[in-house]
Amino acid sequence: MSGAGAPQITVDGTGLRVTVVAASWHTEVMDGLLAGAHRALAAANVTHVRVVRVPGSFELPVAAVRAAEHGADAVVALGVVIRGGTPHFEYVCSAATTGLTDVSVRTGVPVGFGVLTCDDEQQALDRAGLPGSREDKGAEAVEAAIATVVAL
Ligand code: DLZ
Repeated sequence: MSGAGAPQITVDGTGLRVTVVAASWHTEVMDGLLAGAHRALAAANVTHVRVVRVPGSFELPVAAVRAAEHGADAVVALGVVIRGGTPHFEYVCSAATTGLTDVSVRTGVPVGFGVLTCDDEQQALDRAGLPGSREDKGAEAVEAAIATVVAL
């Protein structure tokens, strides 16, 4: 984990089934988030991995609930929303955060939140786990989801 006060988490997800639901907007950043998620899954010994691609972050909750209701032990949601000139940003961010929280609480299946909500593309690239990025939010979302499964 990264950021002020973030814990260092070591996770072992041996035997867990993890579904990664990933939006498709902002390809370069999404490629980084997905690569980081795969690195963290491998480091945690997770071999049962399914990746479901959806068009945008607005569609993440429906993919997450489907995965949670069909046997996933944990779900990891990845997306990138970048502020534009209209209020659309707020609506997409709100739908994704509220929807994913609702999926997690309602199903009891932990959902790792790897949705970047950024003012510009540079902020997203800085967090994408790419060479030169400061942070790796795809990996962090995996670690949080697996740590929560293990804690419960
Ligand atoms: C429409 C839209 C816009 C403007 N921006 C983004 C974005 O930055 N990131 C993202 O993941 N999705 C975006 N979308 C698409 C919506 O999430 C959704 O796919 C469409 O509104 C169709 O339901």
